[in-house]
Amino acid sequence: PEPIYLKDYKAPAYLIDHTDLRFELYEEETLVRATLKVRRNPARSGKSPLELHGHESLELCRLSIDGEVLSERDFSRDDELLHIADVPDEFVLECLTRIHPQLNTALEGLYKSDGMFCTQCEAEGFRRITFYPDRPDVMSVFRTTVEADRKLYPVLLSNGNPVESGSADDGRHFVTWDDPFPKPAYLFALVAGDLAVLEDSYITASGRKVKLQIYGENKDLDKLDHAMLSLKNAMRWDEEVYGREYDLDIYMIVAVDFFNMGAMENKGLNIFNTSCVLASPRTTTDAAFQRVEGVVAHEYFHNWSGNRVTCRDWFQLSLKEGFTVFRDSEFSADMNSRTVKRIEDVSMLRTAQFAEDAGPMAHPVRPESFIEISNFYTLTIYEKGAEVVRMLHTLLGAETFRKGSDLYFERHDGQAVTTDDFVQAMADASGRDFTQFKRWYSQAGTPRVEVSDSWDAAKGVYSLTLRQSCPATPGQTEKLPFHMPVAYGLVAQNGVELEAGVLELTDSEQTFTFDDLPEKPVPSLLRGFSAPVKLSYPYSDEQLLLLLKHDGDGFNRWDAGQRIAVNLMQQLIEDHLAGKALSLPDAMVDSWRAVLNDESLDPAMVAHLLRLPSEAYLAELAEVIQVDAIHAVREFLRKALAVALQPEWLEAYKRCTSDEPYSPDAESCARRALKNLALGYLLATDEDALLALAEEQFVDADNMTDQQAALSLVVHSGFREAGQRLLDDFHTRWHHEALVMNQWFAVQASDPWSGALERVKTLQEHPLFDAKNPNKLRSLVAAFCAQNPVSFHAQDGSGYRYLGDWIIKLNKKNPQIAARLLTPLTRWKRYPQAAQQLMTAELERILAQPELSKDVYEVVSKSLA
Ligand code: HT7
Ligand code: ZN
Repeated sequence: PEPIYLKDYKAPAYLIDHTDLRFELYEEETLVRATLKVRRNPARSGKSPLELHGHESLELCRLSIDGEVLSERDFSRDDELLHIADVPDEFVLECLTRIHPQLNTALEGLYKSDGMFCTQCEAEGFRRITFYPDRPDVMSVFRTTVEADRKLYPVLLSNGNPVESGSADDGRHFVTWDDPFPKPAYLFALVAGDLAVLEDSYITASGRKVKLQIYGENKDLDKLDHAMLSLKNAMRWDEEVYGREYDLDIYMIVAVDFFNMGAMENKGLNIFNTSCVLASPRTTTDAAFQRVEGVVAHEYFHNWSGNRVTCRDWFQLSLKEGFTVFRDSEFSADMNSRTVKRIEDVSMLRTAQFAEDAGPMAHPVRPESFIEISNFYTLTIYEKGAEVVRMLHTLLGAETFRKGSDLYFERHDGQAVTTDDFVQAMADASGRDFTQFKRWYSQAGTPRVEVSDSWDAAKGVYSLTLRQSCPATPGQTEKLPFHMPVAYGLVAQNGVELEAGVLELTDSEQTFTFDDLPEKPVPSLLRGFSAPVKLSYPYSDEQLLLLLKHDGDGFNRWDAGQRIAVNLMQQLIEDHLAGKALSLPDAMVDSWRAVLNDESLDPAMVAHLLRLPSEAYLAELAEVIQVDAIHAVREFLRKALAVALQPEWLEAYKRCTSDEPYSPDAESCARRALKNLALGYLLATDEDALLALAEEQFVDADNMTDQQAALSLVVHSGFREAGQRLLDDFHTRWHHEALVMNQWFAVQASDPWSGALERVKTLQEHPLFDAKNPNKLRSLVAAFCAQNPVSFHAQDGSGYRYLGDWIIKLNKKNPQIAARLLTPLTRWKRYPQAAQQLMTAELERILAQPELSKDVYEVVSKSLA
């Protein structure tokens, strides 16, 4: 397969003013009748053939132009394109296509999820439905009629507003939907099924009433309230913060169980993975409640950032995704704790996106080329893209940023545009020059910023020197300096803040001076993680302890604690590898005790401050990843801190236990977070009495957060018998709840125990496991390969072979999922020699398979390059 390049972009030769679709859904096949009003694009000179995308699975039954049926000589079909050489400047194209959604295991295009028809068209799924210019810069007004058996499929949905419905022959019925807003094919959606609905309404700022509907299976009707509340909160927030109102008369969400990603923002008809929309206290953890809120908001915000203003081509994917992630994270920060949200986002970025940036699939926020676009729905496009928008927000301030976003939406409403257009709107609204800033879109890799300082006591002048660099990434050896905001504070020895602000770093080396200071300050750097970089400054432990106690920026307080823990753990890893005995310094115990006993702190903040850096983060920071040493050191520290602070953990556990009924509000979530962190430490003491406490919590819990925490802590502790007991009990209680059982699979797959692989293989045969369902693959296969490093990296290579077997099995059946599962194998360069050999051998074995999908081929070949 050949790559596609951004530099080769050409505007479309033909535009589609109107798209009329008629779907006739049957059990064995679906007929799609498409009527397109086509006209030559005046922006393109010369005559070109008409090119329509069409997947090889499409059966073309009839094709006509202005009523005249074309013969096989009038067109040709190759690969994914249908060419018609000779067409008028303006014409009506009619096309009848036969497809087989019930055989579609790739879950792209039209497919069946548990007996219901649904679609996933982003990025290039529409070409599996009918022949069409399936590219985001062809925007068309759609009218869609869905016809199906009335009994089996009483609910028939598509984009826009419903305009007509009625009966058809043989117990069938139809509904026609009209979407007046021009949209690209990737935003098309259709749903047909026997669904229950939760209804509500929303009055927009200008007084229009919008009907809100969330569809799901009847048994899940009681799990839709949280999504509905989140939707209404998101609608209000977008009006207040961005001045954006909803535009159709109806907004629908449908929950489906078979879905490759989290959710999809189809115009007026979002389709959601059940895991991102269903929530109830009994079955859903706090983290999942927050995820539902965030994803519902994310898809809603796309109505403007993505739908009304869309992407010109898929290289611009971050235009909509980066901006929308920034919008949804600000929404969640406003709804919950801003500092905690920032800590969570940055932890993920620094662990997973930085690893991606250092791996073989590293790419700029605006990639230059790809083989399969589905492989580019990455943390770089989403999370780093959001950080780039956040930097613009920091550089401009909230008010000017809002002027820029207003200008962007007004200027480009109804258009398909580029990241350059977005930055230009920000530049025009502020009068600033962002030419250099745009390197964030074109240069891949995580920049390093090294900071040194000097102090002139006689003059009271402090200076900070910042040096930036960026490592080479595939295809990019030389990098030019970035324009980055470095938020800072200068903290005195007594904890008082002497000065704060934002430095703008633009050169490879730059010195900033601060006058009239009474003493040499401790610098608090990169506050709020103001740029997605690796910043180093030679902090002493005393300086970090000062920041941990007094930094006025909550994020940097947490980060100071992380730096202390990381420094210690890196030292312990060296000691462990050198065969030395490990010990826990008293100073660490003292500072942790102080945090644990500080009741003035938000318990969620305490929980974050006292959670040790994850194995994945330590791995990302390592030169060579020593999986077993990292695990052994983290376990050693957990146990040592558990024993040293046992009375304090118990006290915190009791303090955070409440008799109040469950509520997912931020304060209650915070209490549960600290309580369950304390329970984890208590279990790490290996005392039977404390096991009893965990078992009691498991049995008595009125909510999934507490029950699931007790389950995974016991299963992952040394108490194997008790662990099995709780697993069996959990199975008995929850075997009828698919999403809850996904956690049951995941807890076992991520258990760092030597028998984990055998257990995972046994679980594959469990009646509730279904290899066609991505949620099940994620909770078993991905949980084992990505969240159980000691088992996946077993020295005999069994973990690698296990993953290789799955990739080969899924390659044709669901290429998108196969390519995603591959990620842990692609990072082979970071591991010791012996592991490298086993991992590359597995990649070679996959590469040698016949008929590799583009998805898998791209990831494997780039990993081995
Ligand atoms: N914009 C949506 C992307 C998406 C997707 C992409 C490829 C394959 C399947 C997919 N499902 C959804 C999700 C979002 O960012 O809102
Ligand atoms: Zn999105």
